[in-house]
Amino acid sequence: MRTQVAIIGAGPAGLLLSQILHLRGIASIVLEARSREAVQATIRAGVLEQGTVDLLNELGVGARMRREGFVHEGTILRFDGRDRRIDFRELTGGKTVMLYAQHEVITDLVAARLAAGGDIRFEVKDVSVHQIDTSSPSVHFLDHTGVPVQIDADFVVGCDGTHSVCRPCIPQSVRRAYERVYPFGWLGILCKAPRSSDELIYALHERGFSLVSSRTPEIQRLYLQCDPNDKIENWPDERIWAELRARLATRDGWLPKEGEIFNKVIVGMRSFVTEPMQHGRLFLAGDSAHVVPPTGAKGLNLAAADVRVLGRALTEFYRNRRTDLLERYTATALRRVWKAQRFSWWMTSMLHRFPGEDAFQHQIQIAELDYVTSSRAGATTLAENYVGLPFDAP
Ligand code: RFL
Ligand code: PHB
Repeated sequence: MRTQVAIIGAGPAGLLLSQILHLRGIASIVLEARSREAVQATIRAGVLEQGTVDLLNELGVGARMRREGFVHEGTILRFDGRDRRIDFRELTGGKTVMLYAQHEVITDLVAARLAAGGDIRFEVKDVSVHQIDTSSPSVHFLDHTGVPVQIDADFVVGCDGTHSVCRPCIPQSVRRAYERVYPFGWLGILCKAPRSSDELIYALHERGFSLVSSRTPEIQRLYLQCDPNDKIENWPDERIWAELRARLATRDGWLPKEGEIFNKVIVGMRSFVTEPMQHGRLFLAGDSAHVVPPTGAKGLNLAAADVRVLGRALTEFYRNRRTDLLERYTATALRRVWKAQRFSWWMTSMLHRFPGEDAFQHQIQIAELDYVTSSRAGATTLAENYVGLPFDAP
């Protein structure tokens, strides 16, 4: 079997890339280890940058997002028992973000690809990549019935997330990794309750970080900083609400609206970048190449930014036999990746309680938040990064 671009992974990176290529007349096959149902049910990110919203609209998959998503024109930083608002629209010349869950983006993309006759193979096993140093790399795997299949392609793109099987195919002698593991995680919940706030609340408290987000008027998403090795069994619902009430307390008695918790998860937090993001005919995009802590809401948006660059480079290759954009892919993508890494690290450092942190450090964090929210320059720095930095010229 032959295709132009073999894509491994049907997360945001893989599905967006196959949709971009499809609209430019380039064939692809997407290989996914999990079932369609499992992929569409994975609860993850919720905030889409303006550029990601624009991309989904350009790709013809934005209709439901425009109907069901929520535009946010600002966010709240809560510290020292008080709220300060960052006004994205005012500070960035009209830009906003969209609250629309990652699994809804995935659902829309899968539906669009399949409706257009797109080839997504779910429940494949034992994917391996071969001959990336030649102009005809191949991918071997077992299909959902266990039958071995080989796909020959012009390019292979690893969109296979953190535990990528593609990343190790780049020889160790040319590969470099940068990593920072944070000494805390996030406990995330979904609950049936009305909204506690019209905008997201990022809160610093001596007991640790917490975040109030939302999915729909009836379903809310909240997070609290916890030990990354803690077990979810140690967090009965009442303990979660008590902790959220304590960390989100304000001088005027604010309380979160509580309701039945129907999903709980603890995730570790780390920053990770691998380079190069290309070797021979193999390219990496999204979490297979880089991971950010969720504090800046950048993970999904970076995946979208990577495939925007790669989609254009592949289009130029097929239309005009240009190879320069493909050759510059690592450099172009990493410039944005490192700026998003810096922002995510900065938000994480400013808003979390570090083990062993003393009262001095806590006061410095409060002073930084006070500066960021009271200086126009400080607030603009946060706002322009949060809505998404402009894209470099290709
Ligand atoms: P994904 O979404 O992980 O998709 C990778 C896909 O590849 C498949 N796969 C394979 N398929 C075939 N063969 C193999 N050998 C394969 N190995 C893996 C997987 O089944 C999967 O379907 O990566 P992608 O496309 O790069 O997208 C990245 C985003 O998903 C990710 O950055 C964000 O979700 C990160 N993230 C968050 N980002 C935010 O911006 N805001 C958030 O609130 C947020 N919350 C989260 C998150 C990531 C989480 N993880 C990784 C556990 C919460 C969680 C829990
Ligand atoms: C979410 O709604 O899941 C969410 C929002 C903002 C973040 C991280 C996660 O920074």
